[in-house]
Amino acid sequence: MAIKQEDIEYIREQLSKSVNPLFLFDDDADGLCSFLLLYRYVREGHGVFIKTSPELSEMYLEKVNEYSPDLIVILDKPQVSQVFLDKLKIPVIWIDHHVPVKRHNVKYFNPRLNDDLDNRPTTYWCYKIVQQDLWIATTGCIADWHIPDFVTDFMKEYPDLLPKKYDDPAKVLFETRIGELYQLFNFILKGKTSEVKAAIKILTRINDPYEILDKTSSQGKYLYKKYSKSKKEYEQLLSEVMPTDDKVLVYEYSADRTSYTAELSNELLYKYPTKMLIICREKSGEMRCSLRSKNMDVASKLKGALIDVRGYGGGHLHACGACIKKPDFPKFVENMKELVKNSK
Ligand SMILES: [Mn+2]
Repeated sequence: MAIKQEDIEYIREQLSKSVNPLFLFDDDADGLCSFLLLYRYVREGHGVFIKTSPELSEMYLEKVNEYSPDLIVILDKPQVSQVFLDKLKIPVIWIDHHVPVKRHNVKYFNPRLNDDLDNRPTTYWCYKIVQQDLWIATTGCIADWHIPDFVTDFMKEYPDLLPKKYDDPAKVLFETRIGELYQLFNFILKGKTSEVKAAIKILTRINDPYEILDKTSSQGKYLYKKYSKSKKEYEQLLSEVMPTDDKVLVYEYSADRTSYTAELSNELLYKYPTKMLIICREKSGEMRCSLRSKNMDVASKLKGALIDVRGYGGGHLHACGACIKKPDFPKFVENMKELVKNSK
C-alpha cells in the first residue's frame, strides 16, 4: 500500500542533497501545494507551473536550460513526454497519483502502483516527505477532495479553520475557513502568468494561514485582494444559475468564461445534490457538455439521452462529458429530463 516509507526517505534525501532543484508542477491547488511543501523545505531552486495539460511536453526543455538544475521534481502531472525525459541528463523524480503510466529515465512514485484504490493526492505524499507546513498540506488534500489522516492534528492547531471532523470533503470546501483558503489557492492560479508567478512567490514566504485569511501581513493582504477579484467574477457566474423545480439543471456559459468550469460544477453539485447538472458551452456548432450528479448514474442516463440525437459522450458513474450538435440539444435535454423523471 501507498508510497513506501523507504521511497519517501529516498525522495527526502535527494531533495536535501540538491542545491538547485527545479519543480515542475500541475497548475491546480494540489500541484501548487505539493510544490510549496517541497520548496519551503529545501529553500533552493525554482518552481514552474505547467499549463500544457494533461501532458508535460518537450517545450519545457527551455525552462530546464534556463535554470540548469541538478534535480528535477515533477509534481501531480498525469502525463510526461518520454522525449522530454530522454533529453534530460540529470536525475528526475516524478510524484503523481493519477492512473499509473510507464516511462523510462525517471524515478516514478505513484501510490496506485501498489494499490489501485490508493489515489491520495500528491500533496499528501509531499507532506510525508517534509513533515512541515501542516496548513498547506491540509489545503492541498482537501483541494483534491481528500480528508487526510493528519486532519486531527490540523484541527488541534487551527480549530477555527476546521472546527469539527467532516466526512464529506464538499462540506469542508464550502463551509469552513480552510475551504476558503483552498478557494484562494485555486483562484490565484487563474489569470495572467506574471501575476500568478508573483502570487506563488509570495506564498513561498507566508508563515501562517492568518496572514492571508485575517490579512495580518501586507503580503497576505495582497493575496487576499487578488483572490477577492476572481471570487467576484466567479460569484457573478454562479448567480446566473437559475434552478427550477426540474431535476435537470442546464447551465450555459459563453466560451470566454471557460476558466471556472470545474469550480462551478463542484459548487453546483454541492448546492444541488439531487439534480442532474448539464454545464455546457457552444463551440463550432456543437454543445460541449459536462454532466455531473452526486447520486444519479450519469453514464447510463447519458447513453439513453443520446438516442436519436446527433452527438456522443461518456465517462464515469457520476461525471461525464458529451458533445451534441446544436440543433439536437433541446431534444437531448428533453430525453434527459424524461430519463431522470422516470428514475425515481
Ligand atoms: Mn492532484
